[in-house]
Amino acid sequence: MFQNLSDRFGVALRNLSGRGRITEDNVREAMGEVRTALLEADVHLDVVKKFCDDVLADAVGRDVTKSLKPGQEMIGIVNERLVDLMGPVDSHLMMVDPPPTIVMMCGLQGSGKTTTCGKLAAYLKARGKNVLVAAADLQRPAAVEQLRVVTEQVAAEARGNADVRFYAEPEKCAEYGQAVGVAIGVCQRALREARTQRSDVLILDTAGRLHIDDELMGELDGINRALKPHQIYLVVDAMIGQDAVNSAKTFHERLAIDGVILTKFDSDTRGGAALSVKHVTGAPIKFLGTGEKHDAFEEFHPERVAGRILGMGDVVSLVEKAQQEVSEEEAEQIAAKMAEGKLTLDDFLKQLRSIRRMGPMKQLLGMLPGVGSALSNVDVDEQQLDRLEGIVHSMTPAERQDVKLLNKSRVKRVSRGSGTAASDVNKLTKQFEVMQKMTKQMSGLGAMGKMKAMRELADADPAMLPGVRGLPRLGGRTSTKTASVKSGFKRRKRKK
Ligand SMILES: Nc1nc2c(ncn2[C@@H]2O[C@H](COP(=O)(O)OP(=O)(O)OP(=O)(O)O)[C@@H](O)[C@H]2O)c(=O)[nH]1
Ligand SMILES: [Mg+2]
Repeated sequence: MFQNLSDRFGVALRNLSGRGRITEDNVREAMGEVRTALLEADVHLDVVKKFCDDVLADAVGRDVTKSLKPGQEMIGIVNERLVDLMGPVDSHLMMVDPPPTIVMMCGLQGSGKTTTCGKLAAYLKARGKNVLVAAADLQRPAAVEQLRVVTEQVAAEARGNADVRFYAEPEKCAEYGQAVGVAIGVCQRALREARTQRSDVLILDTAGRLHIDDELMGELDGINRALKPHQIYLVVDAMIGQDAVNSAKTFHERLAIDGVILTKFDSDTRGGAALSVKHVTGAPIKFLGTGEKHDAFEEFHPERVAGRILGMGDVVSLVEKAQQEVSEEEAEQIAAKMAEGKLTLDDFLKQLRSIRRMGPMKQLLGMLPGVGSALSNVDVDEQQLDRLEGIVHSMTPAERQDVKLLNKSRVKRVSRGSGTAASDVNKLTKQFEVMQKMTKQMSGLGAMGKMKAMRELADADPAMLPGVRGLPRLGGRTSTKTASVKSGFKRRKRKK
């Protein structure tokens, strides 16, 4: 994502950083490269022009702050301008009283409307809102069925205790295209149902077309007039770039959309849509879709996306993502087990999975500041992680609870089952036993102490962080408390 843009910006701005002061000439030179980079990223021409003019005007008149180098000052200016270009954004979904708050989802065919309805429902469920999702796309019975599956999945799997329900009239698909206003009728009855059920939010999944046509616009307009949705979101495929932005403009002119949801942000989008859509349509990007699953959904924060483009890392996203994945409860249970030295391989597997769910390791590490460019030296061995999972999977539940059960013949069985060598299995169980002891000793320390102890352990024995080598040091000196834990650990080990 943004890789090319990011690289090109890096080169343009780094070149500047070697110079003594910002002059009009060297800013112009750097902006020439930035301009090319933006055009290559499929950013709308008007946006490129305005962006470069603004940066230039801002930079040339400015004295370089004493403590900064010209290149740093420029990165600051470009960052501010990128944020301005995409923001401001308020992703907060205002709830109306009396409920339900009506949200209408619209967009071109295949942009991700149906998937996004599920994601938004999951997002709201996690925030305690009861949701009714209604199928207003009657073009094909399969579309209704797809939404039903998505909704049921969210109801069963997404976080939170609130209700997520589904409303549809599949038999009306047969009438679609023959009579006017069939979809409007379905939406009106869905609204009645939402009131009866006391849903907080009603989400309408509408029909899409390959190209905007009058019939579709008329239908969406009709739903808009009849139900007066509180929020109309346009779902836009980030991969499509400028074309998507142009169609967004038409949708906005007809429906006065409240915001854009950019989907497929996980794919290799060049960035054009993200950078142009606000300027061209006047409607802000509210959310990002970052995958096919219902939890691959984020609030849009312009400063974070600007940070990613400039390669400055994105710690906030990283932390949020991590918090979302490892539920508080799970973390507490594991902490309690650690304190008693009762950590099992099952817990280990759970942790491994939650780390991996956060995304490929490299992508994750790349979000840390300063790590992005150093990543070429980091050797993340996903295969090694696969092997570890394979080994644990080949153990019986009893063995996972107590690795001591693993005698020679059991080790042989596990190694055969996981397609690894017996020495791999032994290595894992040894490492695990060390970890078990260590976590017990560390349980008295605060979070920082734990981190430092981990770091020390990884330094002392690189094999303790299997699958990750050459991780850049994130700084910080060892506290005496941690050092004593470590030496205490060694002492005890020697006594054995
Ligand atoms: N990678 C990725 N795929 C997505 C994302 N959002 C949607 N998709 C995929 O895009 C395809 C189309 O998604 P739908 O939700 O069916 O799109 P739609 O707008 O409802 O399509 P129509 O109802 O046919 O107009 C599906 O294969 C989705 O899994 C996303 O954020 N990332
Ligand atoms: Mg759909």
